[in-house]
Amino acid sequence: MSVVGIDFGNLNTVVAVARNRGIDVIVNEVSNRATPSLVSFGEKQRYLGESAKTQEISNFKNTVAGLKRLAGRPFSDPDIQIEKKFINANLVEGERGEVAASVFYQGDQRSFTFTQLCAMFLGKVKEFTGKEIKTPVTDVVISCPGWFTDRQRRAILDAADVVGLTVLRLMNDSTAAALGYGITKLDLPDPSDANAKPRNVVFFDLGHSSCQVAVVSFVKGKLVVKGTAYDRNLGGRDFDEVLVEHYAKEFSTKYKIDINSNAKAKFRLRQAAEKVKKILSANAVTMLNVECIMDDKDVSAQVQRSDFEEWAAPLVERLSVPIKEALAAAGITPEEVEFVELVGGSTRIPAVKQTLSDLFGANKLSTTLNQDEAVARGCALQCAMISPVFKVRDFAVQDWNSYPIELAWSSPEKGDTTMEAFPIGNAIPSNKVLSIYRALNDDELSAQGGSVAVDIEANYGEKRAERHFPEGTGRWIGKWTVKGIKKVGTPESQTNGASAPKASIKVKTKLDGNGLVAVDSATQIEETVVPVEPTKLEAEKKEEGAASMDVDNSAESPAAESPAADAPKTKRVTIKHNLTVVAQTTAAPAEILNKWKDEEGQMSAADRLVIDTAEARNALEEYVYDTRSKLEMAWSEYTTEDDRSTFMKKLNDMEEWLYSDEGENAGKGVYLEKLKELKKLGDPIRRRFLEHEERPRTEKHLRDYI
Ligand code: ATP
Ligand code: K
Ligand code: MG
Repeated sequence: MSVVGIDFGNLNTVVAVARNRGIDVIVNEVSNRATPSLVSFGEKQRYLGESAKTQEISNFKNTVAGLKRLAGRPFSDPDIQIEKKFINANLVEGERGEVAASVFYQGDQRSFTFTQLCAMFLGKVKEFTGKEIKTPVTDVVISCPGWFTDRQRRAILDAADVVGLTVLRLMNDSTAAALGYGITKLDLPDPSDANAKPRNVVFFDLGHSSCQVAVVSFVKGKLVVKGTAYDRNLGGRDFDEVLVEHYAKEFSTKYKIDINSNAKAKFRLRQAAEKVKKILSANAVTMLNVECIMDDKDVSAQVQRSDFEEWAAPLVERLSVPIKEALAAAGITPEEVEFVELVGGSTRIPAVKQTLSDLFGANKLSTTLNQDEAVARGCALQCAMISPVFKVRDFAVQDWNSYPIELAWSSPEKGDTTMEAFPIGNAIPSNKVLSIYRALNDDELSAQGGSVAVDIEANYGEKRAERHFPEGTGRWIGKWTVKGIKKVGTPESQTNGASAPKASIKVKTKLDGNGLVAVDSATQIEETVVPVEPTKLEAEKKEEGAASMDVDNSAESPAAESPAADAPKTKRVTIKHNLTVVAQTTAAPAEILNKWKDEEGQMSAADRLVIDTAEARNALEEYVYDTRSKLEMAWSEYTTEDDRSTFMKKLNDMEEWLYSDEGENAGKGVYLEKLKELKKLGDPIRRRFLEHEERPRTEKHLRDYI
């Protein structure tokens, strides 16, 4: 069983595995520790991860980035307009209103939802990880930004499902980093020591596309996220864009070119800008160069770090906003923070570090974590903790709810009821039991076939506005229909003395470890009085919680008050009737998932066929060269002059064919067939050669035993 953590980043994906009694970051098929989060489409096949990166310019319109950010987003989401800037492929509306990418693939213009695109990429991660650890990958923990909504989280889970990955936990990026921190720090305060104060650490993650801040308090064996805040549109790519905008303007006067009119030119300028930005993290000055950017013109400019910092100042100013919000949410002052751990590639920018130093003091900045790998490592650790096959010291993780969650239901009697079940800052995971009373009316019951239902709907609440909620993903979370509510017990026990009988329902809801709202189960409670044999009463009292019958010993219970001398004839019992819960969430419905799985199967079979075909062609080519040299050397004595020249001619013809149009583009079967034909001639010679080679050894072998 695999124990794998995946930091599915907007730019790069990092994979860590638990093995050799530790956590290792693994390398992909070209030995990189980070894999570009990209998918590209070609004539015959897809290119995923590293191979998509090599297609980014040559196959410009058919290469898709921003996979995770766009999964679970409707096409109408205003954020799509921001993302468009950074995605070369065309974005279109999918069948169910979701955003999709339109690409030219296998001779057709096709569109794929971002959930599907995420699935394709995760399939690649699954493949190279499986090869590296020599075990099929099934169980994983995946990270996502803490600001992701229920809909976005479900999209990631759907994507994983499409490629057969079981997500044991979907973990917030910063929480994963915090877990990695907590488990490796052996000097955390001991909670049993009355004088010890928990250690407060701020995790500051500035990646490619977003900025995440989490205030986390640690004691031995436990972390509690105390507050978080985000700027979901502030990351390294925005710093690149500052340079792109500046130089697009400068080059329009200097070189008389309009870079904004040419998407490919702009993309190449963006790539150069990123390179420049990285160099400026360690140098005061560098050159920006792009050869033949457009209109056959090369462009170049000298860039000073001080200028870059001046242009980027508005971005740098925005950094302190989520930091202050997270501290306020946690109720912690900067003085109470012991360390600020830097996570994400963009925390290498000196101006970013300076901002953190100014806010907290330079001595608090800490990089005990590997900023590029901390999230993946934390995910792998979490996976190891959940997985039964691995033995890891346990470390409790309590996360923090970012957006207020309301549950609402209605009853004919009381109308609509709404309650804030999981407010901002609520612990994750967490449970909540709802008590709902549903009037039972004979006419309604008989019209509905004997039982009625209650709908419980979950929505993000009003206060989400204070949390920069991504409105475009929608505030609707799901609806759960609790079915099978009916009259239970005797007519007397149903009425409670009131006019209409009422059903008493308990609904178990939760905010689960993945940050998703769920309704676990529901029961209808029947309180009734039953006759009892006095001697049995004591025994049954002890059977608390056994089966589904509870003895109610409350003071109001006449049965409990009965004097012992006059042995009770009845007792009050609670009978729990299980109700059916039907969930409706933003997860893709089964028929869509199945369709995506089928399509994924076909596409990966097509990819495999391309690889197999290339291998078959290689094998044929190799046979031609190999056999030709053998015929001249080692095999020459084992064939006649005539046979050899016939065979040679065949091999030469085959070589010519291989480099013809037909031979370059034949199917796998053709190559295999041609190899078989050649082997028909070659194998007898090879056999004779081998027999002769073997003979002396065999003879010696026999002599030894005679
Ligand atoms: P996200 O967390 O937003 O989903 P991600 O996890 O893929 O994205 P990271 O890998 O943490 O992002 O960081 C990538 C960003 O870090 C890029 O914008 C990259 O340009 C930037 N970066 C990497 N190295 C440096 C450096 N030396 N100086 C400045 N920026 C850097
Ligand atoms: K990453
Ligand atoms: Mg990241």
